[in-house]
Amino acid sequence: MRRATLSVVYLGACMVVAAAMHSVPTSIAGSMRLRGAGAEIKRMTSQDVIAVYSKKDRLRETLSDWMRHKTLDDPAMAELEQIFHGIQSACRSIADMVGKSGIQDMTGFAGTGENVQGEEQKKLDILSNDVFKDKLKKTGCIAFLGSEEEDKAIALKGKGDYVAVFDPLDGSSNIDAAISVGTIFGIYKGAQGKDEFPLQCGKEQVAAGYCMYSTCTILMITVGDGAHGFTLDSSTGEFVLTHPDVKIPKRGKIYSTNQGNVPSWPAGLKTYFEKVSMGDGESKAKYSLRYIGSMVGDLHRTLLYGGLFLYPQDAKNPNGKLRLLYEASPMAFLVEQAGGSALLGPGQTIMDVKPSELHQRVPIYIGSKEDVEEVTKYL
Ligand code: AFP
Repeated sequence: MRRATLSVVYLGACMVVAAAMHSVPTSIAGSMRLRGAGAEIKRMTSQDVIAVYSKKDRLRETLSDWMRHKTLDDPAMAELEQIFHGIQSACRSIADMVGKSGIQDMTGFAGTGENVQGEEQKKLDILSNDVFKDKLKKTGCIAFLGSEEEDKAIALKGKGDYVAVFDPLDGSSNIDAAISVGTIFGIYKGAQGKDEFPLQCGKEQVAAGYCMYSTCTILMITVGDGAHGFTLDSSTGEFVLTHPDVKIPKRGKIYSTNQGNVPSWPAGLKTYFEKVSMGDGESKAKYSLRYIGSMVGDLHRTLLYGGLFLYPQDAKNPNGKLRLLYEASPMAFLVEQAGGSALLGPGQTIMDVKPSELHQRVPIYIGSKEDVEEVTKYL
């Protein structure tokens, strides 16, 4: 064998060994080999490979590290750290179930009939709800739980002062088609001494977030100091910081809604859609429609690219479809922390709505500040 060929073989072998020992993704190993296979072949040791990999990926801050640092700075965060430990663990399990649903007979309806929302439950709705409840219970910090899949709030025997509300698998009608779904949660304090689930408005939240199960699993959270995204590294099981301090653009060029409902929406909205799709809105940009039908996926895109997500009131549902406590309020907290806005009408912020019941619905207009202000002028 010629010397150059030998070097390539040697380099390739190093990559394979390094990949096996240190879980270097084959894509990284592969790209290094390709670069080395050009005119000038550079000999890399496995240490070089590990150094590059460590720097770029292994040393990223994990969500556990991130929460630990918060608690070191402020010991009052210790219980919230525990709660995020439970949330991470639940999201990992749900991500695993969602990924395997097609091969483990976990798609389709559960056959339990409709939930309190009048929606038929999928198998994964029930499983995800059980996992999320269990992991939160085990933190020992939560006094009350409220879930989309439970008729009533659940009082736990733990001594904690925290309240958790969640939709364990939002967008589950999409699940059989392997489309993005997600978990949404909001965390409150103030349960101590209460006999009943304390209904609080969104601005009382101490933390909120969503986990999106898609081409990758991303946990986007806030504890009131910005919105931060962590991606699940399946080789280590850790959520690593990939989207620090996300800022939503002030304006976007995408609106996201079920436009099939336009005929039963407030008449002004039809004019709004006509204008922005013709490039005749305030920004003069021509808008596109993108709609997954899974709030977590649609909101994630809106947060990163800017624009608007809306689910308005209609003739049949004067309060819209989405639920205040475990869909609208947590998303409003996150989007506001990213510099965006979430309204239910002109000048009426979602975060200020005092809930009257666990499953209350609200209309929602959420996303880039200028887009939200513009659309609500048409109501
Ligand atoms: P499912 O959980 O029943 O799929 O509902 C998803 C959802 O609550 C939210 O994630 C979507 O934004 C919205 O409903 C979609 O509703 P439409 O199907 O009426 O567009």
